[in-house]
Amino acid sequence: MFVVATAGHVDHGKSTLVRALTGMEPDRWAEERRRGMTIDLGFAWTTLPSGGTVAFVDVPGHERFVPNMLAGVGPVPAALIVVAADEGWMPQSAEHLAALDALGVAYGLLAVTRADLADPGPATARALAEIAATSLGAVPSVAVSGLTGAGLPELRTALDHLAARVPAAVVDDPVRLWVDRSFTVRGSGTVVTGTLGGGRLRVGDELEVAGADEPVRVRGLHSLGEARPEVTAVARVAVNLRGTPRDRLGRGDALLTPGRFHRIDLVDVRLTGDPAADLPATLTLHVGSAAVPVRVRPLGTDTVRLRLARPLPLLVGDRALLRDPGRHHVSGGVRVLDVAPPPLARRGAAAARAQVLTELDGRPDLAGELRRRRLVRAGALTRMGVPVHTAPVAGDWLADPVHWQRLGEQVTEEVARYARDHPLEPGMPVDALRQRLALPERALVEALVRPPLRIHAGRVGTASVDALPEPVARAVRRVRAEYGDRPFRAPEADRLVDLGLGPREIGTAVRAGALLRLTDNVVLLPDALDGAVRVLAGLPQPFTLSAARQALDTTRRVAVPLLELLDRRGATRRLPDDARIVVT
Ligand SMILES: Nc1nc2c(ncn2[C@@H]2O[C@H](COP(=O)(O)OP(=O)(O)OP(=O)(O)O)[C@@H](O)[C@H]2O)c(=O)[nH]1
Ligand SMILES: [Mg+2]
Repeated sequence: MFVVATAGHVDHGKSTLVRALTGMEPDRWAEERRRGMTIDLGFAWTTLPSGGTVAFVDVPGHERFVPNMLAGVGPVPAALIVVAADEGWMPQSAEHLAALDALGVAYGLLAVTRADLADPGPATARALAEIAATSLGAVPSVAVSGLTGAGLPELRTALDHLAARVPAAVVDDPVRLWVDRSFTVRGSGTVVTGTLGGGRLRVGDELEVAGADEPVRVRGLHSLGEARPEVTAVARVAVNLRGTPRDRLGRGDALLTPGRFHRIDLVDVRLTGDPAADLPATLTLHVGSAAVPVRVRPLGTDTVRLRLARPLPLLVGDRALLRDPGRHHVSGGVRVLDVAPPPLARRGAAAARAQVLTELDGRPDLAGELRRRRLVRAGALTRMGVPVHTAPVAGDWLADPVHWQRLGEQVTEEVARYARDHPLEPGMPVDALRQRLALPERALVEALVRPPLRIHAGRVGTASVDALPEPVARAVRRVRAEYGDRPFRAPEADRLVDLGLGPREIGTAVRAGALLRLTDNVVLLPDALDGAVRVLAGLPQPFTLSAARQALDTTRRVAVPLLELLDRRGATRRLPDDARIVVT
């Protein structure tokens, strides 16, 4: 479905045009019909020549009802701008266009109405020039008369062409349905309506309501006046909610896919368009169908921090606009840069922040977020609107690679320092290390501990023989004593038996990092690998098995599996003629 919002000055013929195109009455209220004026949003739809459906959100043109207009256009990606041939460009023509520009609406069409009353030429030329200077750019125009029906076939064709240009919605996106209307249907309960811009809704879905703790459940869905089991974006949709009192939901609320949005009351944004230098300290932020008072704190030349009077489900990249309700003035567009900005406590923090914001453009940027946040949960990023496509370092924690490496180095330093300060303790308690590194979770410490460090009994230390069961520890100490000065000699099978090192004991020692197992009954001390590489690197390259065996002062029984292990670890490489080289 193609959804388009009208825009234009009061009485220029928006509703008449929608009525003529759809045969439906967009002015729903008796008062609107009595006064001949749209007050609130109207909804109507029809089939286009291509067979596709267009749904209109018809907005009021009167200056008093601009907030209603903004609630209608907020979630809609395309606009039908209406200018009367006999009146031409007027104040709300300009204010509505400024709103569309601030929201970054890029798809539009100009209809010059009341063409039976005056030559549409001058109004068309002026309007096209005004529109060309905005996010809409060059748009097609059609002269029409809602009275005689002249130009309507051309307008339908133009709507079809526009519909074909609007990018398709992402159906896998989370749902954020901005409510533009809520009412009660006898026997069914609360119904809310909105423009579904992305994602999919199904009967039975559980959804969150921004600002409420309890989830709501979808009891029924309607689109284009018909009940449906499922509605996919883009669509006008009416959602019947189970067991939800009507006063819980109204315009400006949003129905959300659970767990996919934060409630944001502090955002750093870029002002788009031509921001006034002296922005008032309080303004109204319009986003989706919501309008919320905000306090404005200037940061850089075109960046500000907004404190919202009520939290909203915002994402990085969202477009919104700031309006001064007192002065009837769209103060500018807003692009959300950061929905979880750091506090500005220190002196100079605002200037530093402004500098950071110059590098942001509102496009979600995973690498940049990681660089700035260093360590962050994947879910937190997703809820900011930043897609996550890298693996976590532990649990659902993501880390900036440089920061993570630095943390790894700090682990080594801290553990060494602790060992110096506490020579009698078998390693540094994991939690003490966690606190030293200011890490939020133990799992992160565990992921940072690499050989030769290891965690044993809640402490981080180098593999310690003392931590082994006493008989195994005694055996390992004897191996050290006997083989320490000829590290590539392995105890023969019968010697292992003498030492009390059966398969179980060897397994225990290997797991603790106190022995290195080459084959079932060939074991070395754990530092033998590094030592072997050093010796082999001193040989003329490439070297043969026999040269290696002699240099290591060992037997084939050890040399063959030792070299194979080094091959597997990538420390040596075996050449086609069975000679090897040390990989540097
Ligand atoms: N002659 C003529 N009259 C028109 C045409 N379109 C609208 N009108 C008249 O202009 C008046 C205003 O039309 P509406 O359609 O209510 O205008 P609107 O833009 O919806 O006004 P708001 O919703 O209040 O902003 C009505 O009296 C219409 O009958 C047209 O093409 N030709
Ligand atoms: Mg109207």
